[in-house]
Amino acid sequence: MFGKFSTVLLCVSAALAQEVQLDAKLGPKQAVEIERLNATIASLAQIATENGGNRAFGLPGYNASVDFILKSIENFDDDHAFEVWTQSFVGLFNQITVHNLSISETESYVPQGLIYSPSTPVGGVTAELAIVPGDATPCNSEELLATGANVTGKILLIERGSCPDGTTFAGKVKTAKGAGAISAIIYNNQDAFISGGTLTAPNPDYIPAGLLQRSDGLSLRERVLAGEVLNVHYEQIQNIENRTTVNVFAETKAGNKENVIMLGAHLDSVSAGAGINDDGSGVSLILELLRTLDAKNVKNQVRFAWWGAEENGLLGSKHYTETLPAEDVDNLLAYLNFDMVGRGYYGVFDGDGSTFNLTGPPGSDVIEGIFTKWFHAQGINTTAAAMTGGSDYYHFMEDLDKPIGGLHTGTAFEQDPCYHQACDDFDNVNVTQLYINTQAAQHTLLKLIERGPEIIPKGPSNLTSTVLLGKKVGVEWTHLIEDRHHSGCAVAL
Ligand SMILES: *[C@@H]1O[C@H](CO)[C@@H](O)[C@H](O)[C@H]1NC(C)=O
Ligand SMILES: *[C@@H]1O[C@H](CO)[C@@H](O)[C@H](O)[C@H]1NC(C)=O
Ligand SMILES: *[C@@H]1O[C@H](CO)[C@@H](O)[C@H](O)[C@H]1NC(C)=O
Ligand SMILES: *[C@@H]1O[C@H](CO)[C@@H](O)[C@H](O)[C@H]1NC(C)=O
Ligand SMILES: *[C@@H]1O[C@H](CO)[C@@H](O)[C@H](O)[C@H]1NC(C)=O
Ligand SMILES: *[C@@H]1O[C@H](CO)[C@@H](O)[C@H](O)[C@H]1NC(C)=O
Ligand SMILES: *[C@@H]1O[C@H](CO)[C@@H](O)[C@H](O)[C@H]1NC(C)=O
Ligand SMILES: *[C@@H]1O[C@H](CO)[C@@H](O)[C@H](O)[C@H]1NC(C)=O
Ligand SMILES: CC(=O)N[C@H]1CO[C@H](CO)[C@@H](O)[C@@H]1O
Ligand SMILES: [Zn+2]
Repeated sequence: MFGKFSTVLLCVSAALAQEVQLDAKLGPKQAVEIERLNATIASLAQIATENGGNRAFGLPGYNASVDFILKSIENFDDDHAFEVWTQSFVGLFNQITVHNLSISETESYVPQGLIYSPSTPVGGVTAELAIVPGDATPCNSEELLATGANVTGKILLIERGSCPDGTTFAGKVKTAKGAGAISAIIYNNQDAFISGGTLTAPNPDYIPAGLLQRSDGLSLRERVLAGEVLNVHYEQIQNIENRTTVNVFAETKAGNKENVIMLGAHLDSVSAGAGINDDGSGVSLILELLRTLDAKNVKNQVRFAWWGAEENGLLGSKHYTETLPAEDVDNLLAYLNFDMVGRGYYGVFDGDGSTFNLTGPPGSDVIEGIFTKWFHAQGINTTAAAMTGGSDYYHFMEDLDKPIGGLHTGTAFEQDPCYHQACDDFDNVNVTQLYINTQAAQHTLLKLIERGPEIIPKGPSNLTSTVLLGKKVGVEWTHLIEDRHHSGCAVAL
């Protein structure tokens, strides 16, 4: 069916075999323009530059991004075909203002932050550096103390690693506190650069904690093993407070309201950088779909979402799905997500689970097939993207059990060496790839608008009877979210 590309069709669904060709009359109002995509990511990069280098939740660069999206929609929607609104919600904001680790005036390190770590006293603490003896990898204080270590009153240097509670950082911080340490310095368990991590939520069982790269952690550990006494000065001031932010929505006034097709991209960045691939690329992709849509003549309703506070734990999409009235849930046909679509491989969500065995709700396979077929027809090979739950589609699939799909070009170094870093700027996006992905998304959107209700099973959404997908496939989604979102490493598969 896919001719010369038949060798790479691992992820095409059986359901697609019965599909007919996209109807030729189904043109968009306008064609996708590469200059528009380029201009949007340039504007977002400029917004970051003017607002302290980022567009993160709780900071002025986010609000400026919201204003930019609202203004852009207003400019494009000259025939008032869209209803536009914002939805505000409160999320837990965090910002590390001071983070220093030094051993002497000449020897200092740049620790990376752990979101929701408590602060040290202002001015910091000074204490001896303790290590975990031998090759123990304790996940509770009993295991640590059983090694004979006495870390009371000390700063514990401990390796990152999986703990039974599903975390790779929090379990280690609790272990250190339980054994009497006053701070924990976790070093990475992989050589890959680590740009940060999260402790998921504030917890009285934590002590002030930060991260070191593996090489730094190992060399300090060697020195302690060799008998050197290292008196470490550690200071971390982290501001944790509730702040109000918004999601932005635009939906067509036209179209069948019982078959709503939703598309989303997160509008916030990490605080470390401008977030132009992550996710200025997705932001510009859906904005261009809005601009080019023949919104007055859509057969089924289309709703665009620019999510807030994604990088802090999918907060905007979580708030939306949690508060969406049951009737609106029922009317939702499918959700498409575009988070990182500007450089890397041509990743299509593995809706049918054929590659990763993390199958999406029924219909996700059909969406995957539409995307994949389009790419293959252009002579472009696709890579299956695992639905590990690390972006805004998670609550649509887990809580609402809706068919999902979308594109994702990858977070590993080979795909995006600037992932979650300051260099994720304008130059970090391959505009040609963004252009191709936007065309793929336009094709899929038009197909769903025209034929979605026929080709996607629309099960009744009864929130009380929804079987959680996480339970269905036996995956610990929370753990995967931590790894994808905050570790700065490749997705843990
Ligand atoms: C994108 O914009 C930059 C400058 O803002 C320009 O140098 C480049 O040629 C543009 N690329 C495309 C494909 O329009
Ligand atoms: C950003 O917008 C939010 C929500 O509208 C508002 O509460 C907050 O004060 C704004 N922040 C800034 C820095 O303007
Ligand atoms: C650990 O060391 C501290 C002081 O360094 C000492 O007061 C305490 O008794 C020691 N604990 C054990 C269990 O040896
Ligand atoms: C944030 O708000 C939640 C819910 O109202 C509350 O439980 C929590 O204590 C607040 N956190 C902070 C740091 O103020
Ligand atoms: C696609 O993948 C096939 C099989 O791995 C390979 O032979 C072919 O060169 C690839 N095509 C492109 C355009 O990368
Ligand atoms: C950008 O993407 C295009 C289309 O996939 C590709 O041909 C080109 O090699 C990419 N450029 C870079 C610098 O990777
Ligand atoms: C939802 O499912 C539950 C359990 O199957 C049932 O008791 C309830 O009536 C259903 N609610 C609606 C609105 O269909
Ligand atoms: C796929 O996952 C299901 C559910 O976890 C499991 O029962 C099944 O054995 C897995 N299949 C493969 C091929 O791993
Ligand atoms: C003395 C010292 O190294 N101070 C640094 C502490 O950390 C903040 C931000 O993390 C830096 O700005 C200071 O220079
Ligand atoms: Zn993202």
